[in-house]
Amino acid sequence: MGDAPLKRENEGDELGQKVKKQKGDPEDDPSGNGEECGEENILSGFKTTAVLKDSAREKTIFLHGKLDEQEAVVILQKTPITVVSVAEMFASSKLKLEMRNDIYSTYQLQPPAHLNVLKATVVCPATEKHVKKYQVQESFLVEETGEDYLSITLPYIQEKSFSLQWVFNILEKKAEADRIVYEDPDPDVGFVLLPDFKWDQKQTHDLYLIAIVHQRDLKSIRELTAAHLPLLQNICTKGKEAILKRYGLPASKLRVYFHYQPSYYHLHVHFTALASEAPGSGVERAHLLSDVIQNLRADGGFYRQRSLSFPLRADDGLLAKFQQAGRL
Ligand code: M7G
Repeated sequence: MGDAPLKRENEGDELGQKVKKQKGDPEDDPSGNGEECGEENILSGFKTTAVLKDSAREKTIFLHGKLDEQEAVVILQKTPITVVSVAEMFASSKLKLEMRNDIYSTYQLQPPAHLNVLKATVVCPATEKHVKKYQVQESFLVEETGEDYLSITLPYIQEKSFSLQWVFNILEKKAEADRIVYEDPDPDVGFVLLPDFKWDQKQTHDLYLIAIVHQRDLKSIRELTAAHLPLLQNICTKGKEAILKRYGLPASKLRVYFHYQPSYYHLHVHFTALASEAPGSGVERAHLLSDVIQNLRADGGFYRQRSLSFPLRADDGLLAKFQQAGRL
């Protein structure tokens, strides 16, 4: 962990701007494509203070450290191997034998640089909440009633949740405009569909898009009523159509759901490939859009009144609030 106190949410600074520019701020990059060819390597000065999480299976490491004296989180991830690159990889890699036994042999295969790219995600300046989000932690299942939401959760998220600036930037075309796959601009039932930043868009077996609603006053499924059915139905139909058209993946290959609790309290829907185990797609956090629609059709007050269960990490301030209220 870093010794200096972490920045508070929204506390911008020069490095934040530098990172933002490197990520292709449309104001600085008229092409809006965020390409970073030949740009300065801002990560060369990154100093690791802690490994937050690493997974050999996911081939990912989450690091906490300092970038130009700012708190930062860096995620490094090996990207999937695509079948189109395989022939070139075999033809142009260096191969070193590790062991041979009967019909079995293993090698170290070193592909050429352009076929050996890692995905790096940088959060800088990172808040304490970002660091906690990526840290391995014990979790506890909480059952929240409609009343708990109003008396415990809502006041907490109004005070403590992540900034939604990145969401507003997308809705206002100030960032990621070139990545939009589909938009319905209607202020009531409209939304923007674009690749989630976890997805490198190189292959569809780990496809991951998010649909962000234009309405700004909906925090999560907790606030949905029957009045929102046209919005939900619109996202369901047009989101699936757009994904079929762009990526050739039919609705039967998609997992379309909300998170409860989400990390970002502006209503959005996750569209992930059924074939991939997207983080947060388990029953304790994911709510299928089709179930949400049916539940609201059966009972317009379903999500306002019903108890909803979700996991909270040991160091989550919301867990402490539930404990203080004697609800755990
Ligand atoms: P969530 O359920 O609020 O939180 O989903 P989670 O991160 O705990 O799942 C928000 C989704 O938005 C996640 O899938 C994030 O990967 C994605 N996301 C977060 N940020 C900051 C960005 C961003 O800047 N751009 C894009 N395209 N996706 C993001």
